[in-house]
Amino acid sequence: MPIARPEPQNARVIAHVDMDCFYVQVEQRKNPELRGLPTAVVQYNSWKGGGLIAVGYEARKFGVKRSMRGDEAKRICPNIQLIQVPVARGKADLNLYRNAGSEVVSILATKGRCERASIDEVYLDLTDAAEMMLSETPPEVLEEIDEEVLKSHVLGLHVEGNEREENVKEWLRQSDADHQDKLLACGAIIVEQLRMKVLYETKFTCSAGIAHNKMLAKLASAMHKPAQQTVVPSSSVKDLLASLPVKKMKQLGGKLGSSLQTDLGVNTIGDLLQFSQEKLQEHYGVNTGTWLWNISRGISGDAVVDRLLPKSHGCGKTFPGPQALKTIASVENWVNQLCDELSDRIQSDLDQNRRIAHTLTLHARAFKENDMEPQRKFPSKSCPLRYGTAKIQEDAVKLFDSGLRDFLGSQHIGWGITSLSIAASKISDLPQGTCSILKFLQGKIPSSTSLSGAGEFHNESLPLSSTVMDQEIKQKALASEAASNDIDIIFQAKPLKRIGSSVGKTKDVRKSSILKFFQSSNSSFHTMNQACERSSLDQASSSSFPECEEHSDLEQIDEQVGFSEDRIDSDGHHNQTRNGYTWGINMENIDPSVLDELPMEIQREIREWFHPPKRANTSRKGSSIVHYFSPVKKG
Ligand code: TTP
Repeated sequence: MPIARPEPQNARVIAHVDMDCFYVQVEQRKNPELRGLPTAVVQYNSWKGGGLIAVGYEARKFGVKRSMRGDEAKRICPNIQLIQVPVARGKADLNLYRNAGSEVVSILATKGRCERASIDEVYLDLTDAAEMMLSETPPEVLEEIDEEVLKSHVLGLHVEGNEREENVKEWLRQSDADHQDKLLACGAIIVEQLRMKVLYETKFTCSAGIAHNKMLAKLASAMHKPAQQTVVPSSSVKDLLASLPVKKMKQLGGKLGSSLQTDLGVNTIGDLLQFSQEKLQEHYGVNTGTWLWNISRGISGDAVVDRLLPKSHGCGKTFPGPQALKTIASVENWVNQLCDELSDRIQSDLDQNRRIAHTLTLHARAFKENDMEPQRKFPSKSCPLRYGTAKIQEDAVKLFDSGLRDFLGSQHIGWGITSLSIAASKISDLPQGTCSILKFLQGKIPSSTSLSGAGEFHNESLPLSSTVMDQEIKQKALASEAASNDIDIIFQAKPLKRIGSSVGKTKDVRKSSILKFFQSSNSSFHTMNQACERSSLDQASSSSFPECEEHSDLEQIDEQVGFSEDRIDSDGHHNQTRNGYTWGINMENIDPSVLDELPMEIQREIREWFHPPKRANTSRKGSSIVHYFSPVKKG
């Protein structure tokens, strides 16, 4: 249910940036011969030419739509280039597109708080940047305003033909405008600069909406595409919402929107204005009622949260009609393939971003033959996530079994699965340094208890006994401890405390070696492991059967719906790991010769905590988008 948040008192400048026909652009960059040609990306399923999932703007001119299949698209646009989405493990592999989206995000995040809202869209809070521009170089003092900014659409601004750009220039430069409009004008200039930078550095075009809140910015970004931007001054909000169909508003596409239409006869957002707040609260509860009252007036206080990485990883596959899975063996086969992909993705998230997922969830859609209770849904099930493909597969199959048992109840009837998906969620940061230092520490411990590195969870299990728990759970416990607590806490056993407490005693430290120290600290490390064993046993319950949590509803796990709330600063570093303070040591106090005895990777990490690397400034000069692309000539 939507949550009503009043807007902050000071005006904000929020942008919503949405890539144009994103998958098509990614394919066109990969194969420039496709540029300028009508192109669409089709799903992995060749039935009737495959379902279209992204349609290029050249193809849209012929009437090609996303709802079509390849065969139909070919009929209305014989020259259309149909590109199949990359395939891995018998299903679509979206990594190419995810990575391309990340390239864009890293550029957009340079100007303000950035929230990655889906694979190809981002919210930016540009308030500070706009305020700074307004105080230092307001638009009215600029000698030149870039051609692309002048192509902005300013809602409510009367523009016609050739006067268009002149009128926009005047609006941008108006010195008697109120502070809010002046901020939006600065926002428009900043967003155009960012869009040009995205274009030059990634070769992708995007469109944007610039407004005082997220809701209005999102509505605006879709109004003029491709490669354009739309500004929403406060004075135009009423007109914008007056004719906006309720179903077009985010969060009103489903049951709530339908109820507004059927129960209250509300067809546009503007229609909501006739209802008092009390009346809306009476119908939909205090929170939703207030939210509806707010949005009909263009009020939305949702903040842009710092979120550059996905909140969860999910992968799924549908099995429509006759493809429904009807045997346990066929379900297991697909569960295994999905787990294989999920395992790769969480592992690379761990390796690249030092993030660890804690919860595994399986969702399915199912039917029963001659169903007596058609309303009963296949329940989603969760358990603590254990790293390693085989473990994930094992647990996911058990989640499925458990879900199927609940779904069928006491009925012994045929069933079918029409969709399966698994997700890794509750992702948290692993403090910098944990992986390799743990790996290093573990390498120094006699082989009978040697563990795979926290950054390298292997599939093979050591023999389980009542005292030796599953090694991967142990690793996860270490890592999850690391993620949820200060690094001090992970290393609360002797080793690092001793480093920390002895660094002041310079002479002692100089004589000793950290390498030796670690080698002789096995007993402390065991203590630490035991503590972690206990905590992870509490958490993971048992390695033989996952403890299931049931979800009442089928949650959407697609990456498009949620991205994590990582705190990453503008240099791309996790803040919590920046300072040496967490370790209780000061770089100046560390004897370099001691540091030099550590393996290179650890030296590098320790140095980075104290002296994080700076990013190079890669901005380039912009010019018009229109002239940027021309189809690549063959031959
Ligand atoms: P969208 O942003 O919805 O659309 P788009 O970028 O293709 O086109 P537009 O210029 O109109 O914004 O989706 C982003 C990508 O997500 C899209 O290129 C393909 C993928 N996608 C799917 O795979 N399935 C879907 O149902 C939708 C809507 C998108």
